[in-house]
Amino acid sequence: RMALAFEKRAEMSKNAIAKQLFNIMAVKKTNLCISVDLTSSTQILELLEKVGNHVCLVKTHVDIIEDFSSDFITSLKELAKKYNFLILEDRKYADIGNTVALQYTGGLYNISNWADCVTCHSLPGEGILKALNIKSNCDKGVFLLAEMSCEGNLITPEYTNETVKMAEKYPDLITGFVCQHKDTFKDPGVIQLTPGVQLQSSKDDLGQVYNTPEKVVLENGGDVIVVGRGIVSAKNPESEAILYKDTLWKCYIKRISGKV
Ligand code: UP6
Repeated sequence: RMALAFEKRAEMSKNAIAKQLFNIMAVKKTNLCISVDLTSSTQILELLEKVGNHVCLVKTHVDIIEDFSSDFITSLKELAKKYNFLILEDRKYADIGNTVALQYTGGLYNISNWADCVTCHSLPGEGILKALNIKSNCDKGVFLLAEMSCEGNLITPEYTNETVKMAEKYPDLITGFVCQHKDTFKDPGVIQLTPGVQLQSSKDDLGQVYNTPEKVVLENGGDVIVVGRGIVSAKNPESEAILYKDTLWKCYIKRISGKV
């Protein structure tokens, strides 16, 4: 998996969103995912106008937006088309299947209507994947949390292994894993989404732990790398996004060239 190019891995993906994401990365030459953790929809849209060209994936936390509206979703989808990125709603579902089905397909946010993919915890067991595995007009995917970036989290190696095993039963649904290590899973058609990356600092005040782009891509096997405050809180988010994009892409090229 580590040494294979994204184009090749796209051919091995069983999930349609994973295929699309691998291909977008190859075409745009970026494996940067921006986490737009802002509370105003105007701020989010303005930021995406600046960085949309430099990312393959935009990760939202829709429930932190104070002025959420269907117009916001319309604009977000337009930007996704204009700049060719996919949308990941980082909802981290963690309930029984029935509740998750309602959360995914209804409520104020109606996430299944607009998100290409979502995140979910494996904690409740397979029912959660059954709930997210609904038939839809368009392609959908799930990133399953196998590990977390924050210190003191309660995930054990056994939990991680069982999570990967659970995902193997739903190859059409699983886009990838949110995880931190290259050995967490083997399938080259599946994407490793790794958060906890920043150039400026090594942690925050609430338990987040940051690694460098070099460490996550070259040592830890990250494919798509999530950067939030590293870009969002920068003085110039656009130039910072370009810096992260270029640094991460260089690491990926080094990785597939086998010089690691
Ligand atoms: N995130 C993590 N760690 C995980 C899973 N998800 O940080 O294990 C998410 C957070 C946040 C983003 O919910 O939206 O990734 C990281 O943001 P940051 O770069 O500003 O720390």
